[in-house]
Amino acid sequence: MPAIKLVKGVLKGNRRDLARLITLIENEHSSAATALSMLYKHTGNAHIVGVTGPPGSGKSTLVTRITAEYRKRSKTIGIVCVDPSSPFTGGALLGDRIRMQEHSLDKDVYVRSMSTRGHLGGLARATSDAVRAIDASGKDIVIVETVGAGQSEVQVVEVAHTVIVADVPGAGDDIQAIKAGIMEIADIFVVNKADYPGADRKVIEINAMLDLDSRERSWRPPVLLTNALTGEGIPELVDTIGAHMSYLQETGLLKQKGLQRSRDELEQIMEYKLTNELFTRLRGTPEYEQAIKKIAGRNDDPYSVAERLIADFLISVRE
Ligand SMILES: Nc1nc2c(ncn2[C@@H]2O[C@H](COP(=O)(O)OP(=O)(O)OP(=O)(O)O)[C@@H](O)[C@H]2O)c(=O)[nH]1
Ligand SMILES: [Mg+2]
Repeated sequence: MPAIKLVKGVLKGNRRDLARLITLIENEHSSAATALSMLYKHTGNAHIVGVTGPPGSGKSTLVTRITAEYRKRSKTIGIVCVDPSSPFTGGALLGDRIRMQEHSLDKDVYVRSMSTRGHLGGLARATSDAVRAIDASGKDIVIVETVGAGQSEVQVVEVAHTVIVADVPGAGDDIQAIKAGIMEIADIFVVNKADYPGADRKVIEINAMLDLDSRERSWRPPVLLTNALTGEGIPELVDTIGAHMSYLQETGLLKQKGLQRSRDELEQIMEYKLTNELFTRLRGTPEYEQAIKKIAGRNDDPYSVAERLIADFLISVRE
């Protein structure tokens, strides 16, 4: 059980042990789950911040700047860069590493890239477990960067308390995309590349979209302007991230979200375990294959067969 040996070191904030544990999580090593269950009660202390947005909008540069600002404020940081489309963004990942090297000698900053390669259980699961391991290692802030290009980022930001959506001026076409999914998940909008023409107009456009949203809410996502190259707007952004956490605490939303997340996670795990157990028993047995043939031949129907098989399964579990 190699992962269990790492638990002590992770709790002490040992980076090498943390890196090894995340590798075991990535590889879905069976001992990783045991290690995570041992670490669980030491988690829940980090402020988890998601950063998403279109490719090339400057997310990694922003994350590097945000990290520097937090370090000025004596906070410790974990960074997870999620790469959902590995064949295409291998280069970008390398770029992230190089950019973030600025912090690589700082023992209070831990940077990790994750890619989809070989994640049977899903990238979202592995990312969420990696974030948890970093949380347990004692980092104050954990930042998760993910490209906003589809469904994956929506799942990934489920782990975040605060979601930043980074956009850039002029990218007119992605307004539709942003409307479709990302709009709802943003707690803070950032218009990055403030040095580009049209930055102010972009801020106005996003604000106009927010005004159209008729949902009643006590937190209206602020729209901030940044230049991640110069660092302009970064202290304000970090202040706003803190303000959002205070808002979550003061309104009781943090507690409420925690309960919801615990419920979702428990049910996900049970669902996974139950179906896994069920199918391990069924698949490959002659009875099961026979039942499938009967359904295909219209000698039986999937509805009644499913009911029968589940009833049999429940009886066998009780025995
Ligand atoms: N002019 C200007 N360029 C910027 C700014 N922020 C980032 N960039 C540049 O934009 C390019 C992309 O930045 P990244 O930080 O890699 O963007 P990203 O969103 O992480 O990219 P992916 O992870 O590949 O989606 C780089 O060349 C950055 O130097 C900015 O505020 N102004
Ligand atoms: Mg990036």
